[in-house]
Amino acid sequence: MPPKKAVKEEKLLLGRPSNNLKIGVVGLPNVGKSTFFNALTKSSAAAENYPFCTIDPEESRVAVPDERFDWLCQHYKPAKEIPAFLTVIDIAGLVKGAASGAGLGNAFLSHIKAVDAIYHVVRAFDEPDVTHVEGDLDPVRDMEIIHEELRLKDEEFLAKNVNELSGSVKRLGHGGNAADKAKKEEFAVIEKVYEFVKSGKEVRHGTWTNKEIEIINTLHLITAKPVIYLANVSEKDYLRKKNKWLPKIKAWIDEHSPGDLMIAYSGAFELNMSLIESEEEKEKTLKELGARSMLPKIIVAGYSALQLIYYFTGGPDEVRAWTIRRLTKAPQAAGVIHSDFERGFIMAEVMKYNDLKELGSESAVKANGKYMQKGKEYVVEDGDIIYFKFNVTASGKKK
Ligand SMILES: Nc1nc2c(ncn2[C@@H]2O[C@H](COP(=O)(O)OP(=O)(O)O)[C@@H](O)[C@H]2O)c(=O)[nH]1
Ligand SMILES: [Mg+2]
Repeated sequence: MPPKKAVKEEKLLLGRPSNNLKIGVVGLPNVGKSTFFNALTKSSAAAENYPFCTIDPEESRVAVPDERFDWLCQHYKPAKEIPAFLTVIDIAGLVKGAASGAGLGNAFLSHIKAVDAIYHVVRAFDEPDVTHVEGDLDPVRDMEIIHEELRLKDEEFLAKNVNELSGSVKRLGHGGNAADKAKKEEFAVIEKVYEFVKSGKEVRHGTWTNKEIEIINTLHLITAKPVIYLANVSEKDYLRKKNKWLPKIKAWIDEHSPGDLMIAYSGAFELNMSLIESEEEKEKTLKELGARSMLPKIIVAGYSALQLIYYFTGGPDEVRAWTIRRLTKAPQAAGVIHSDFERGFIMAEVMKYNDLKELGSESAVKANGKYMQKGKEYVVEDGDIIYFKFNVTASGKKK
């Protein structure tokens, strides 16, 4: 047999292959989850303009702030402006022992299984009036508790899977047909992931092959979901930019969750700011305090943790951000607008935001040879401004 050509394999992403992904707010009771969620919901300008934004009391869609979107709206002055949205869910009920049914137990766990990434809120504010479930303030201990509860839940789930599959795989014996082989392969991967989680690690920190990722993605494991740590400090600490716990929280993340992001913010401060109705007044207050809101940064970080990006369509009718997952090719990206666009895809005409901004108009972009025509293998990039050409023939319309 001739040697196989080395093909550079594209790395698959962990998680659901969807552009409709959600992030959940997780943490012990009384750490400030709902305060954060409410500040987020209230402060999102879009919440008032888009009635569908508040889906239910625990679920909300917030606009993703983006200078490029704002510029495009100024440029096109469209009748309608639709930014990208991040769907956030306030998940209550995680306490020590949740994996074995304490607190809301299984209800909590089914909620967390349904989200695709996690904002892990850590309490770093001292407030005698607000009881701490574990007695005293200790963010590192709290992170250990949550990390362990979530890991245990995955461990338990994987143990059950290994148990159920081992009997049927043993019965298959050696050899077997393609389906049997696939079953054995799947079992081997699940066993490997089980051992990994049992050793105290989280699935997202493993190095997995594409084959393994395909199987892992069918399991919806909690520790496979990306996490952003949100350290909730008091308003006073936030304004003086000092909090004794932050270095300890950071050190814990670097040791146990290397690469994960930590953002310090103050729930009390954000909620107060979100309650100021007039934008002018808000600006003035922030200026006086010499502070700014961390919510935009937190929203953008959440969005990219979900591996989501967006491209734009622009014109006098509408400027709109269309959400896709990273590594999406042009026809599938077009399919987000309408399935006909994908089915009858001819090409994507692409402008880069910087080119449009620098050159000032679509015709100048064209005149400078920067207006690109891309085919079906084109991987859409964040911030592309796209016009899709498509053609749905009569025969194509039949199923
Ligand atoms: N001092 C102070 N109190 C806060 C802060 N964030 C939340 N709280 C208070 O802590 C209590 C619990 O907050 P909540 O958001 O309901 O916590 P949850 O149980 O995690 O949803 C409430 O009384 C909040 O007002 C903060 O940054 N500083
Ligand atoms: Mg709450």
